[in-house]
Amino acid sequence: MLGPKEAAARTVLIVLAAVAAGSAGTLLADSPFATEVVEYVEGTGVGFDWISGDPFNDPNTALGRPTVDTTGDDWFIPLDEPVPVVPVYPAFRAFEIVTIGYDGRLTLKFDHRVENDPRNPYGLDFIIFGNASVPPGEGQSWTNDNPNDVTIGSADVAREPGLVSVSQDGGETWYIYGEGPYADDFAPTLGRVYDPENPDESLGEWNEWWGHPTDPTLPLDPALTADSFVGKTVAEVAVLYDGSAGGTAFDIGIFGLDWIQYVRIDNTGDGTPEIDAVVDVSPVRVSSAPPVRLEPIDVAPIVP
Ligand SMILES: [Ca+2]
Ligand SMILES: [Ca+2]
Ligand SMILES: [Ca+2]
Ligand SMILES: [Ca+2]
Repeated sequence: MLGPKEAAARTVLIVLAAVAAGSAGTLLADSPFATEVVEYVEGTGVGFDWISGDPFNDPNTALGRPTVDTTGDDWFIPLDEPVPVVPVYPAFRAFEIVTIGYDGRLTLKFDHRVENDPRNPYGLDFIIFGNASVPPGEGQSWTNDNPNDVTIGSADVAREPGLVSVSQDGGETWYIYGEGPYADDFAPTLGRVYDPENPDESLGEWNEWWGHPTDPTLPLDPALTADSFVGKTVAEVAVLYDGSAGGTAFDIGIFGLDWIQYVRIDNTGDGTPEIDAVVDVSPVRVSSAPPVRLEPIDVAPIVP
C-alpha cells in the first residue's frame, strides 16, 4: 500500500511519464473532446464553403479539438497560408465546422462522464466552440499580419444562438439551457497564444506573433464580455484570453447534475449555428507552462 505522500509522488510521476511518453504508451486517457456523432439532422439553409464548394453538413467536423489554424481566404490572405483563428477571423471551412440548419439538430457523445467537478474553473464544465466573431474596426481587414495593427470595432458579435441540452443517457431526459448560454455565441475562438518571444516557426516565416495552441479545456474568464474587447487590438484581446481558446462554457450544476455524457444543439430559428467542437473542461492546469493536454495523452504503464 502507498501512503498519501507516496501516492502523491506517484501521481506526479504518472503526469511526467504521460508528458514524456508521447504516443509510446499503452493506456489511452479519455478524450477531452466529443468522440461520437449520435444524431445529425441537417435542417434547411445549410450553405457551402465558398472556396471548395462543399456543404457544411459533415457532423464529424464537430468531433476532436477546435480549429487552431484555418486557411487563407484567397482574397486578403493566400489560400495555402495557415491562419491562426482569431476573434475577427473564425474557422470558416467545411472540413472544420458543421452547420445546424433550420429545424436541424446535432447530438454528440463523450467517451466518459463530463463531471460537475467543483475544481473546474468558474464552475464551468464543458465548452462549445462555433464560428462566432467580432468585427474589425472600420476600414480594417484581417490579413494575417501584425495583430497589434487591427482593433475590435464593436461588441456586435456574429452569433447564431443554438439551443443547448444535456443528458446522462441520451434517452428521454434532457436538461435544456432555455435561457442560455447558447452555442455559436460569445466568446469567439482563439487558436494560439500571442507570444512574440516564441513564435511557432512551423507556420512560416511570416509568423512573428503566434505561439503554441491555446487550451480548449480552459474556459474564458466569464467576467469578459464582447464589450471588454472593443477598441483593443487583436493582440491585446488575445492576451485577455490568458491561454483559453474561448468558446461558450456551460455549468451542468445548475440542473443539480453530477455528470452528463451527451450534448445536443437545436436550431430554434435564430440563424444557422455552426459547431466546431465540444470540450470537457479540465479541472486543473497541468502547469503554467504551455498546455500539454491538446490531444488525448497516452500514459505509459508504471511498473511498481
Ligand atoms: Ca459546474
Ligand atoms: Ca451559420
Ligand atoms: Ca455561425
Ligand atoms: Ca471542428
